[in-house]
Amino acid sequence: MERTLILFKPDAIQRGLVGEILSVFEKKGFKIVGTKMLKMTPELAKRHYAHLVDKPFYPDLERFMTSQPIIAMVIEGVDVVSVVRDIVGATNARQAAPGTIRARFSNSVSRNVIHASDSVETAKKEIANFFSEEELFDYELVLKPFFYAGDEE
Ligand code: DAT
Ligand code: MG
Repeated sequence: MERTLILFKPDAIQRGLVGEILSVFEKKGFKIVGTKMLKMTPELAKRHYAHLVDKPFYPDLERFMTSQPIIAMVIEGVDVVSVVRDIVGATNARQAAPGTIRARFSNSVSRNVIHASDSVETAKKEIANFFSEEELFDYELVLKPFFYAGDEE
């Protein structure tokens, strides 16, 4: 089972989209293993977006992401990292495939409502940036046999 990090960005919270977006992942069969509301600090933003700190848009990205609390969540499931990226859609919501979360709820490159880790490797690092081991929970989803056949896990 894989885990991935999701962040509900300030626009998702302001616009009341958290429930509807989370519902997509819940209904898909992904298990919530940790969640918290937090205010991203500039330090955490620089660590989380280390690959972007030199970009011209970084100051706005940091300002936006630290402007108010966000909701961080770790979800778990078979191939969750790539499946969630596909469901979230392209960074530029105007080019995101129809039906993706960004296509449905955003029309922007930067106010794109949600973050999702882009690889299994990145997910491990990103999860560790936001959650301690004690904040992640290892429990059984009792409906799992209705989401997966035994040989898919
Ligand atoms: P993603 O969020 O799809 O993983 P990313 O990791 O390349 O995309 O960038 C992280 C965030 O930075 C992205 O969600 C919004 C912002 N960003 C990326 N490219 C941008 C651009 N060209 N202009 C403005 N903001 C951008
Ligand atoms: Mg990214």
